[in-house]
Amino acid sequence: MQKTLTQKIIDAHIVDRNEKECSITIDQTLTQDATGTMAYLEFEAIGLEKVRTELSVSYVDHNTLQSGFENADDHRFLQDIARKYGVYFSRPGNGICHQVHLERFGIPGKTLLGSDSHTPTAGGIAMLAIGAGGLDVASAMAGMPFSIPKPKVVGVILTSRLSPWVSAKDIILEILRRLTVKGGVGKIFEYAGDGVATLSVPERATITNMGAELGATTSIFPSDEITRAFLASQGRESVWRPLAADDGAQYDEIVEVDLSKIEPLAACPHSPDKVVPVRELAGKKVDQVLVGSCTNSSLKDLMMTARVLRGKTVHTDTSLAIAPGSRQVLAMLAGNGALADIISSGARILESACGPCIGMGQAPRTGGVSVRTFNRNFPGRSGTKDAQVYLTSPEVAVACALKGCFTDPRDLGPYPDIVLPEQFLIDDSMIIPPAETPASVEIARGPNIRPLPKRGRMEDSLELEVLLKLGDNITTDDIMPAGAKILPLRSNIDAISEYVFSGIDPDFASRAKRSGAGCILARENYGQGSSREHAALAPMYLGIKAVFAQSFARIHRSNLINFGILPVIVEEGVYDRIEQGARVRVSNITAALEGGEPLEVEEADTGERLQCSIQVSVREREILREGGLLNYIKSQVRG
Ligand code: MIC
Ligand code: SF4
Repeated sequence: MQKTLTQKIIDAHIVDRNEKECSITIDQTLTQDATGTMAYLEFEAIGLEKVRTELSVSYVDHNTLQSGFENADDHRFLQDIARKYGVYFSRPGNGICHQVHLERFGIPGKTLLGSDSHTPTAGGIAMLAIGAGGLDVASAMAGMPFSIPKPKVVGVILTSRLSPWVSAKDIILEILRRLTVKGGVGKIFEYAGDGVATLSVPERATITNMGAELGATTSIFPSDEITRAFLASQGRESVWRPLAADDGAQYDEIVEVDLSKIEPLAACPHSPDKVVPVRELAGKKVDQVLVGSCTNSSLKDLMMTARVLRGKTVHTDTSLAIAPGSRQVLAMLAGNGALADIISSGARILESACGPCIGMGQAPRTGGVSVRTFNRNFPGRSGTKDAQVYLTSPEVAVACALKGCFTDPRDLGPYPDIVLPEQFLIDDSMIIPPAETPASVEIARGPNIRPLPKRGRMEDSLELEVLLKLGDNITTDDIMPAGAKILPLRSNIDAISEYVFSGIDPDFASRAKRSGAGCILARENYGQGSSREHAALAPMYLGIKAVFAQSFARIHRSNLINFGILPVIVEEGVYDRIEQGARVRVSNITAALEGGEPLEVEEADTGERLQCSIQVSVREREILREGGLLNYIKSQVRG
C-alpha cells in the first residue's frame, strides 16, 4: 500500500496502536527554559541517571531578561542539570530553540518531542516534530514512548510559485484564513505538490511552525534536494536522506493552495486566523514593528529586511526592533555588512531570543498598533492589554516600518535579489556537551526553584464550584499569562499560581483557594496555544479538579490529564444551563476510569443530571486514576 510520509515515519517508530492513539518512540527531545525547569525537575523525580534518547537539547531563549535573580538561577540550574543527565545545553544568546534545532540538530525522518508548541518547526526538514507538556518530554527523555491521538493526515498540495514580495508566512496565513485556529485539531499537515520545490527549508519551517496555530498535531515537508542543500550549508549533509510520500498515497483530506494566487496578508487582532489582505489595511497608522521569533527570523528573512532598509530611515512615528533567530544569523549579518544597514536605519537590535514574542520587553504603547512577524496575537500577550497586534511576513513588516502605516510591500518596487551563501557560519561554541563524569556535577538550585507540587490519587466523587465560565478558544495565555513579570516564576508554582486567569479575572486565584475544589466551564477548543504545563499545574495547585468544555486543544488536554485534572466533555445545551458560581457533583469517577462506565454529573443544588462524558484512552484513564503522569511513570520505569 502506498504510504504518506507521516505514515512512514510513524510506522518506523511505532510501539503500539489502537483505535484512538498511536504510541511512538522519540529519537530527540528539546526543551526551552520557561518549560524546561519543570521538565528537568520531573525527569529528576523519575529517578534515572541519564536520558535515554538519541539526543536531547536544553535551550535558553524565553526568560532571558534578567531583571531579578530568578531567570539567571534557572539558567544555572538548567546548565548543571543538562551536564549531569546527558543533555546538550544551548546557552542564552545562542538563539531560539526551534531555529537552532533546525540549523544544528534536526535530522530528516527522526521524531522530535519538544516542550514548546512550535516544535513542529523541525517539520521543515522532514522530522515528525511534536509539541508537548514538560512532563511528556521528561517521560520521553526517560525512554518512554509518546502517544498521540490517531491523526488524520491532510495533504496540502502546493502548486505554482509565490509572486515577488509574497512569502511563506502568507501561505500559512492563507491556510489559517481558510481553516481557522480549530481547523487542524487531530490532524497532521503533510505538504506536497510542485510548489514544495520552490520553498527553502527556512520557508518551509515558517509554515510548519505556524501550523501550531491551526491546532494541528504537527506539519511536515518532504526531504529533497533543497533539504540536502540546507543541511550541506550547515555542514551536516551526512544526515540527509530523501523522504516523501509514495506516489498515489491517500490523504484523509486535501487542501489545495495555488501559490501564485496568494497576496500579502495580515492576521488582525486578536487571533491568528483573522486574516485579511494587507491592501485592505493600507494607510492604517503603525506604532511599532517587530521582526523576529521562531516563525520569521532566518538569514533570508533578515537579509531581505536589511536590503529594504539599506540607506533609508525608519518612519518617525514608528519603532522598529529586530531579534535575529539565532547567533548564527546575527553573526552572518554582522559579517556581511547587513547588520550595519539595519543599525543605520534606526532599528533597535534585540538579542537572539524570543523577546517580545512572549512579552519580554517591547510592549506597545496604550492602544498601540503593532505589526509583528510572530505567530500569536492573543489579547495581552504583548504586555499591553489593549494593544492591537497584527501578524505579517517580514516583507509587510519592513514596508510598514518605513512608511509608518500598513503598506502592501509590492508598492516598494522590485524585490531585492538576495543570494544566500552555500556555506553558513558554523560555531557551536555556545552549545555545551554533557559532562564526561556526570557524578561530579553539582546542581545549583536558587531559591526560586521550588519542589514539584504533588497530587494524590483521583477521588471517586467530587463536589465542585464553577469558578469561571468562559467562551470559545480560550488560550493558555488566558489561563496562565506569560510576560516579563510572570515568566520568572515558572519554577515556583506557589508564586505563579497567583496569576492564573489574572488577565480575565484578577480575583480568580483567591476565589479558587477559598473554594478548595473547583472547576472551569468553557466552550470549544479550550487551551489552544502553547504547551506550557503551568496552565494545568498551577490550576491543579489551586484546587481545580475538572475542566468542563465542548472540546479541548490537544496539548492542553494532555497537560490536564498529566496533572490529574479531568477533561470533561459537555454535550450540547449543558453549557447554557450552568452558571458561574453553581456547584456540580461528579460521581462514579473510579468506575468511569476503570471500566469505561459513564461519568455521573449533576447540578448539586437541583440534582438535575448534566449530559457529560469523559473521552480518554485506556492509557489516559490509568494516568488519571493515578492522579497524574508522574505517579504513573514512576511505577512504569521501576517495573
Ligand atoms: C509560546 O509561544 O506561547 C511559548 C512561550 O513558546 C510556549 C511555551 C511556554 O509557555 O513556555 C509554547 O508555545 O509552547
Ligand atoms: Fe519563542 Fe515566540 Fe517562538 Fe514561543 S512563539 S518559541 S515565545 S519565539
